[in-house]
Amino acid sequence: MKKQEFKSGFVTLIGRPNVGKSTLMNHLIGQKIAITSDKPQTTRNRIQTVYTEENGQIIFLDTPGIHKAKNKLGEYMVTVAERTVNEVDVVLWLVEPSTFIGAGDQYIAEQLLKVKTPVILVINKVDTVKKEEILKFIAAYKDIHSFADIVPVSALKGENTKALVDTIFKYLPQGPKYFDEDTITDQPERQIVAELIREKALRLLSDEIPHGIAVAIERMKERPGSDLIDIEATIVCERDSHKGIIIGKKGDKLKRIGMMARQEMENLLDTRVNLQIWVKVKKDWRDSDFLLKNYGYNK
Ligand code: GDP
Ligand code: K
Ligand code: MG
Repeated sequence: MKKQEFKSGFVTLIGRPNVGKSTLMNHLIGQKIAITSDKPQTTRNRIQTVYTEENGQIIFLDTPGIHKAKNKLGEYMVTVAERTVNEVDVVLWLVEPSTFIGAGDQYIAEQLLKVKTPVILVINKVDTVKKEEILKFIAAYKDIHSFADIVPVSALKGENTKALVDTIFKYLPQGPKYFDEDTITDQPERQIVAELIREKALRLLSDEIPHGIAVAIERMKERPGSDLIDIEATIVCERDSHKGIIIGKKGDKLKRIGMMARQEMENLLDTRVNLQIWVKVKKDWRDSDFLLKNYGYNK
């Protein structure tokens, strides 16, 4: 029997905020690397993850969404997303299961006209609709772009995601194993740990505040002779009033953020974690090149 050729390549996930890009990527690689929430602009950096099977490897790039920028952080996020589309072998464009195609998706369709990369349309969240409706959504999207393939999935429930992986491999070239099987991501542990804190802040705070925060890990150190890691983190926010809200009455909000983040850190690091979080005000950090760099948003 002839040995199957090894295929590999780079695949980016694009789509409007909240369509489920990060959720899908986490599901495909089987581990939570990218944080998710029901708020737009949760993902700020390009996050690379690796899926490896016997005959192939897919490197996924989860990017911030393509949207109109309001400040330097926003500009940075859009640049990252648009640049990536031209560099990859396959684009996964995620959309909501709907026949209504809004301005955001029209804008993405226009951008994709300039790109030669094959585009697979992924209709996500099909757990929220009746199966017989899916054909209508497919027909609506076929009108706005010529797709290499169209695959309906539920990232949350893991429905049809194996078929999506098979479809991706159809468009990947023969290629090397870029990373060994144990490699899952390019994100340093410190970065994932910081992101877990930002995720809990996104989930526990009301809309306006989370968009103005950054998280810095000041210290992360194993305590000698124990299965305990001490982590010291700072949440940076833009106003004194925000600081008060993040901390909460008698510190209860910050305590909950810390408790929830710590549980996930313990899963991730497979050890006990002693987590301490401070809150600091840095006005206008989102418009300072120096501070953006300082918090890990490097162009
Ligand atoms: P992103 O902004 O595109 O990265 O979206 P996220 O991955 O952060 O997900 C946005 C929200 O949609 C979160 O609350 C997810 O739990 C939810 N979500 C993602 N995929 C699905 C899905 O397949 N079905 C349902 N019902 N919800 C989903
Ligand atoms: K989101
Ligand atoms: Mg995301």
